[in-house]
Amino acid sequence: MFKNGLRSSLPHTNMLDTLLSGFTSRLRSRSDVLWLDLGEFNSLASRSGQDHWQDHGLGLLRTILHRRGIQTDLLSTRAFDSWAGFERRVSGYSTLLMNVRSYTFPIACEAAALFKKANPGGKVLTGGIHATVAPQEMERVADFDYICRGDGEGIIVDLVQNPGAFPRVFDGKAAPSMAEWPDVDRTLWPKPIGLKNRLRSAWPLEPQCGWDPGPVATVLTSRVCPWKCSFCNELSYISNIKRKSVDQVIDELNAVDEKYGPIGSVVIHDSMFFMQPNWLREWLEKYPRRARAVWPYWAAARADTLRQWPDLFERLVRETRWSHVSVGFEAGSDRMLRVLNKECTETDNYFAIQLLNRIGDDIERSGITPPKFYSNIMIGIPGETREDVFRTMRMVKLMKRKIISLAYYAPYPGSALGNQLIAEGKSLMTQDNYHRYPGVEKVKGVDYRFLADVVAGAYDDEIERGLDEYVGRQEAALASGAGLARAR
Ligand code: B12
Ligand code: SF4
Repeated sequence: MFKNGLRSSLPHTNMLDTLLSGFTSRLRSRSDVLWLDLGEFNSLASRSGQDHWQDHGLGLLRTILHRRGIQTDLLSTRAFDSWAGFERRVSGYSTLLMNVRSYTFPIACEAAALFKKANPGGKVLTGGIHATVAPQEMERVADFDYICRGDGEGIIVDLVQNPGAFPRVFDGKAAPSMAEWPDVDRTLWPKPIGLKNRLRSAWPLEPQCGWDPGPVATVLTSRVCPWKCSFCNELSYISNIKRKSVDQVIDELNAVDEKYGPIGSVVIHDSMFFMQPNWLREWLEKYPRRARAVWPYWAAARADTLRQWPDLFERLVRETRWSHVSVGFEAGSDRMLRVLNKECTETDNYFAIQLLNRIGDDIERSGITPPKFYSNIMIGIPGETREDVFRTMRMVKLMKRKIISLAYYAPYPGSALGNQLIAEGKSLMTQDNYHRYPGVEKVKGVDYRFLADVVAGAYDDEIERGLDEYVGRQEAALASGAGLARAR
C-alpha cells in the first residue's frame, strides 16, 4: 500500500550509499540541467512495492530532451534519507525540472527552496498534474519560476532552451496521438539505492509489488479515462489524446524484454484499460501471439463495462492473462455511487463481482492461479450514512479473490467534488497533506471514528446480518434487468 509523509530517519547503510552514489553521479554529471524525481524519502531503498514505480511523465520528457541533444542529470528525493545534503547535491545547476502532482507538491516546494538557496540565479521549471489543476497554489510559491499547465511533450525542448520566451504560467502542448511519443528510455529513470538492492534489482525494470512476479514492466496504452466520476474526472484536465496502437504497445514490451528482461509481469498504468472494444479485440488477438511471452498483467476496468461486454472480458482474462483486474467499485450503495457520479449501479458492481468469481472458480479448477480483483473502495464520502458504509462492506465481502485498496474519500483539487468541497471550506486536506489513506481526516463533518471502527471490524456482525438481504436485492435487480448503467 502507498505510504505518505516524509520520513526523517537516517539508516546508516542507505546514507553511506546515497553519499557515494551522489559523489559518483556528480563526477559523471554532464549537464547543468537537473531533473528531480519526486517521491517519499528512501522509497528507492525498499526491495518491492509501488513506491518503486517509475514516473512516465519524467521518463517521456527526459527521453524527448535527450533525443534532441539536451542532456539532463537526475536526482530523486526517493533516494534521499532526509533533506540533509540536498542543497550540496543540487548546487552548480542552472535549471531544475520537476513533475509536480498534488501528492508531491509539498516535496516540490521544499526542493525548489533549497535549490534556490544553493543556486540563487537558478531557474525552477515545473509542470505536472498539480500545476494543471491548482496553478494558483503553484503561483504562490515564488521559487517556481515557470509553471506549465497540461502536457509538456510539445514545449519541453523550447522551454529548457529558452525559458525566458514563456510567461510565468502557461499552457503546454499535447501530441495529437500517443503514437508520437517516443518509447521511454527507461535508463533515464532513477536507480534503486543500497548496494544489495542494486545488485538484485532488474533495473530499469521495476520490482514486483505483491501481485504477479517481478521484474515488472509498467506501460501506458492510453492517456486519460473518458468517464467523469466526481472525485476524479481527469478528462476535464488531461488531454484526450489518441491511444497507442496495440502493435506499438506490444513492440515496446518486446523491446524492453529483449533489452532488460526477462520481464516477469506487466502493469498497465492506464487510468482505464477496458475501454474501446475494437482496441481490446485487437489486443486479444495479437498480445498472445506477438508478445515474446504472455506476461500476466494488472489493468483497470469499470463494473458497468464488465456488465456490458462480459464475453470480451472473459476472453481477455483467460487468453491474455489479465490476472489483476482493478475496478473502482468505490461504493456498494446507489446513493453514494450517484454522489460520486460513478455512472455504475450497485447491481453493476454485483454483476462484475459474480462474473470474476465465476471465471476465477473455473480457472482454479483447472489448476491455474485464478484472477483477482484489485478493488478500490471509498468510505467517508460526504453525505454517507452508516447503512451506506455497511452496504459497501457487504459488497467487499462478496469478492472471492481480492486485494482491497480502501481509502477515505479525499477531495483532490481538479475533481468536481473536490473543487466544490474546497470552495465550501469543507476540505481538511492541506498542501502538506494531499493523500487519501485512512488515518487522516479529509472532510469536515465525516465521522472518522465510526469509519475507523468499521475498518477495525467492530461492526462485522451487523454487516454480516444484512448480507442475504443485500444479495437478494441484487439478484432480483439482475433478474429484472434493472440497474444497468449506460456505458460508452
Ligand atoms: C501511474 C499513476 C500512478 C502511479 C505513479 C507512478 C509514478 N511514479 O509516477 C501510482 C500507482 C504509484 C500512483 C499513485 C497515486 N496516484 Co496516481 N496516477 C497515475 C496515472 C494513472 C498515470 C500517470 C502517468 O504516468 N501519466 C502519463 C504522464 C506522461 O503524464 P504526467 O506525468 O502528467 O506528465 C505530463 C504532464 O503532466 C506534463 N509534465 C509533467 N511534468 C512536467 C514538468 C515540466 C517542466 C513540464 C513543462 C511539463 C510536465 O508533461 C507530461 C507529458 O504530457 C495518473 C492519471 C493520468 N492519466 O495521468 C494518476 C494520478 C496522477 N494519480 C493520482 C492520485 C490521486 C494518486 C494517489 C494519491 C491515489 C490514487 N488515485 O491511486 C496515489 C499517490 C501515491 C503517493 N505516492 O502518495 C491523481 C493525481 C491528482 C492530482 N491532483 O495530483 C491522478 C491524476 C489520477 C486521478 N485522476 O485521480 N499513481
Ligand atoms: S475514477 Fe476511474 S472511471 Fe472514474 S473518471 Fe477516474 S479513472 Fe475514470
